[in-house]
Amino acid sequence: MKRRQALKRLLQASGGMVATLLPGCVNSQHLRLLFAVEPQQFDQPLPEHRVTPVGEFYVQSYASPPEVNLDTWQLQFTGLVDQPLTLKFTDILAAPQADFYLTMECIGNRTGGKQIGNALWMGTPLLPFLKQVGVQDKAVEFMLHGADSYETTLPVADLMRSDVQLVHRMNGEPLTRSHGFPLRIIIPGRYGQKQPKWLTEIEAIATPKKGYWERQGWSNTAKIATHAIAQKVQGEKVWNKNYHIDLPRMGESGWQGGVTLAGVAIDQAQPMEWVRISTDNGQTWMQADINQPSSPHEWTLWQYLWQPTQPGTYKLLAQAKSRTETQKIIDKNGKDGSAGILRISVNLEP
Ligand SMILES: Nc1nc2c(c(=O)[nH]1)N[C@H]1C(S)=C(S)[C@@H](COP(=O)(O)O)O[C@H]1N2
Ligand SMILES: [Mo]
Repeated sequence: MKRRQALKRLLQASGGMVATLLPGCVNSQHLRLLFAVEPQQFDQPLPEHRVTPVGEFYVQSYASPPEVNLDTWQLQFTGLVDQPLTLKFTDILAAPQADFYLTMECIGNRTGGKQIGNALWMGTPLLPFLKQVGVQDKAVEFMLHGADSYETTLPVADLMRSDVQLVHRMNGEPLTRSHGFPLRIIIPGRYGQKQPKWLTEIEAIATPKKGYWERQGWSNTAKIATHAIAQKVQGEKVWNKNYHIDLPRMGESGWQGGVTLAGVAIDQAQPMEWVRISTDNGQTWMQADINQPSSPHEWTLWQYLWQPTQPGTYKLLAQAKSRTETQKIIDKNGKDGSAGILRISVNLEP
């Protein structure tokens, strides 16, 4: 079947389908924001950005979120600095503001899991404040503290970068309590554990230490591995289906008109070169369409129109390559966030 014909069939088949698939979702408007593409959009280029609505954005907190009073909240710069500094929230707002898209993922996200989201964050760079306080040569790391007593550490050089941001808005709104109101820090290229919410203290320390999750064996560098995540097969969100999907031949989501596969890919710091798809468990591969986000810290969207001709069971895989790293074909995520390949089994009914 030609691509055009397949597209036409998809157009006919897709009406109303997505809205009925996911019980928890109120309307198809929400779904459109969640997924890279809907089948009917397949002839259009992928959007430049896909933002996860705050209400859909995963929350990962080791304790219950602290309630922070804006008037008494402070951010303190302590430890091995020449001039300790205490900032009020108004000081944060008085500094130059910038917004940027960035994808956050938990290092413990299961392959294909939902602990990943993309937002438009707004804040101010940390670096001018670090220059102001004067970090001493003896300092090797910073320990970042949250109001919930969460802590994590980073080498001095990794925090003294111009792209490290003190963030107070997410998708145009002040941070919600569960996402770290009033202020969190964002260190691009690292998994979520390196981004403390409810930030209260930045402490320069003389000997390396480990933070809360790192003491429990999670990677201390927590650099994001290159990986592709398949999020959708036709109208189905893969994470709800134990990675097994049955597609009927006839009816609204029938596979004979072509099956949309879609998802995201992310790297530590480099743009994605390709995302490829296998429908035969890795024997042969086809290149997916990808978008070109302006920042490598924002997920790359991908989509692929699969046009199967035979019923049967297929094993789908998605693999990513950035400029510097190719995702390995392995089946398990480790405590370093190494991203395993997700094998999705799809049964095309006769
Ligand atoms: N203060 C504090 N910051 C924290 C955490 C926490 O428990 N407390 N969890 C971290 C982890 S493990 C992740 S994945 C991200 C999740 O951010 P989110 O809840 O806004 O998605 O926050 C990080 N920052
Ligand atoms: Mo996390």
